[in-house]
Amino acid sequence: MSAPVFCSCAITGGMSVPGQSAAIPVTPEEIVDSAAGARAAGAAIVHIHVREPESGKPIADLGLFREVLSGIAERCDAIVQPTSGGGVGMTIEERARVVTACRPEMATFNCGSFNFGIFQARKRPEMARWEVEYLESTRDYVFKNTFADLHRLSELFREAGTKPEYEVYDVGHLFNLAHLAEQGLVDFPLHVQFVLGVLGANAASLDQLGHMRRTATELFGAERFTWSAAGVGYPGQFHLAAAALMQGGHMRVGLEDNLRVTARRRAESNAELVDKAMALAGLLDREPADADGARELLGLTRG
Ligand code: KMH
Ligand code: ZN
Repeated sequence: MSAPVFCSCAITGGMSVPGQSAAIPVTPEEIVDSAAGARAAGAAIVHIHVREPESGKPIADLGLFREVLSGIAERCDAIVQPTSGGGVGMTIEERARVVTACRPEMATFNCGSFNFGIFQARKRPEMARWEVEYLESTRDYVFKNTFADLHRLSELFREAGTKPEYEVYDVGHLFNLAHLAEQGLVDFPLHVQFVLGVLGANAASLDQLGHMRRTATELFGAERFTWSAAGVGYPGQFHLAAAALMQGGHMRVGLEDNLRVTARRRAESNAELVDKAMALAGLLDREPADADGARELLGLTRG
């Protein structure tokens, strides 16, 4: 086996609605359970959003984050990575609160503003009215991450001692990140997540992954960043996982980004998606890292 690979699992998401799939965990108990299941299947990192337990609406509630983060820590040793991306309508202050208040060892850090369209998701008859409205509202939604936001977040992450996972959706976001580096606002080595396949940003194709990876290498130097690929949708999620496995990267799967295990079958759990990613790793001779192995690869010292 060659270089170790770690897998993140994005458990529930903030840009989807629970009516899209009964498998999407909603309550704190369901999110904790699903995260523990993903860890047991081999994920080293669990990426966390929280939802209003009654409705399933994405929310930036600190009490819910605390409950979920501590619940996962009691159940398993996964790196618990909350979002600072949040969901539609949340301010940057609301989104950043989990970092400041909970000081997680890692959290996501979104590297630029862009249109984030999920209005093409199928409207199912079982969806509540707010769910259809939530999806539709993204026809007119900009996921706002201005330079002022990026500068402020950089300071907050440093103060909290939280390692950012830099989410880049488009090639320009890498140049934004290079700007932060020039300003002395990032600590090397970086960890970059190439999130490809969002409507409004770059496509989940091998060419685009290659383009972004080459750009990151030119900007930062191959030895100064670790990277992972997250394909949004099916088959993008597994195509990008396979590409990352072949090229020495790490991978992210999970119901936040994709609801299918195969072209014919919808996923029943996050663990199922992680199982498939682990099987791909085995087939492509990459040795899966456990949570402490991932901490070592990421230079995390606070596990
Ligand atoms: N839902 C995504 C496509 C974040 O939470 O900070 C990206 C994401 C961002 O996971
Ligand atoms: Zn997320």
